[in-house]
Amino acid sequence: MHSSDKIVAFAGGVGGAKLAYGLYHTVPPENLTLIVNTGDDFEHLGLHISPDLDTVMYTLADLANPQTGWGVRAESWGMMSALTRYSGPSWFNLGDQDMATHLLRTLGLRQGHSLQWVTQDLCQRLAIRCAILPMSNQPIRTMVQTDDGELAFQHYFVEQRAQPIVTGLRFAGAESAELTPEVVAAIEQANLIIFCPSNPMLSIAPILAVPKLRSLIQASRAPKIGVSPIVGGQAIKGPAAKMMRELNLDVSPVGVARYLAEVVTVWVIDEADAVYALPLHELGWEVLVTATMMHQAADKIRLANEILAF
Ligand code: FO1
Repeated sequence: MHSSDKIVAFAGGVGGAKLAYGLYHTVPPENLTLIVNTGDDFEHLGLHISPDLDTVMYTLADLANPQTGWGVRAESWGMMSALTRYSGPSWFNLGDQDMATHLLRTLGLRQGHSLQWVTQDLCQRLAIRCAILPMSNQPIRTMVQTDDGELAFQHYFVEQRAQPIVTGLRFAGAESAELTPEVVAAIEQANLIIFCPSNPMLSIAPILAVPKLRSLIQASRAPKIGVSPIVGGQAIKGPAAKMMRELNLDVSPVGVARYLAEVVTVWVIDEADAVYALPLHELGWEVLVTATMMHQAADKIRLANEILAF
């Protein structure tokens, strides 16, 4: 890695944001571009909510709630308690500080600005110095097909607590969505492409559903390094392992590698999964075995450094 190298990292929810934080504190921010999933976005109480963009933005701004990973730290819930007084919808918790983000994003979109412009504006106001890009300005909505029928992502993930059995996924709107020019430029200029340890089905697959993105990544000569979100047969956080079982994918780094086979050429797996290094090699992937669990800031920065050194 040279200090002038341009890095693109694909990130989704909490796990992805942790490595994004590590990269942000490792390389010059002008050399780092984060491309973030918007498949979790939805309209709620008249507001446009972009959970993964907010999780990455809050994480880099040191505002993220350390317990939940989403929303803002030291949050207050006055708006929610007032909403409950009216028996309004309370299944999706919106903190008082978090509300400012949703209000300004919704206002910006209503004024005709793109999601990319609004995101960049919010990030600049939080003094974030690297680029955080939505994968597209057009809506793509992850729809989760379950044994109870098709659910919009937040209804599956939050309202139903990811309990329904998943039989398939659909990324509604993908076919008419376009890559933003910023995303295209970042990938074309990248010397290194990283897939952060996010849920492959819910955070990475929606990004890859944007037409032309897969071929753009495949055309790049940059190394494409994935960090396994499955460690020791478990997801670090969230329903990834449960979903992989339900979708008959092997709940292991090999299962993840097969799911992302078209775009990842190198896998970073945890020491707990060292036994998978040989099978991954035999299937054609280069492998780095290291400690991938990120509990403290130091872990995030160390992992970022090891990936860059590799
Ligand atoms: N996740 C929950 O499990 N419960 C919530 O009430 C909740 C509220 C919420 C508000 C804003 C936001 O940006 C994220 C929020 N999340 C909540 C997480 C959200 O479901 C994300 O989509 C997940 O982090 C997966 O990426």
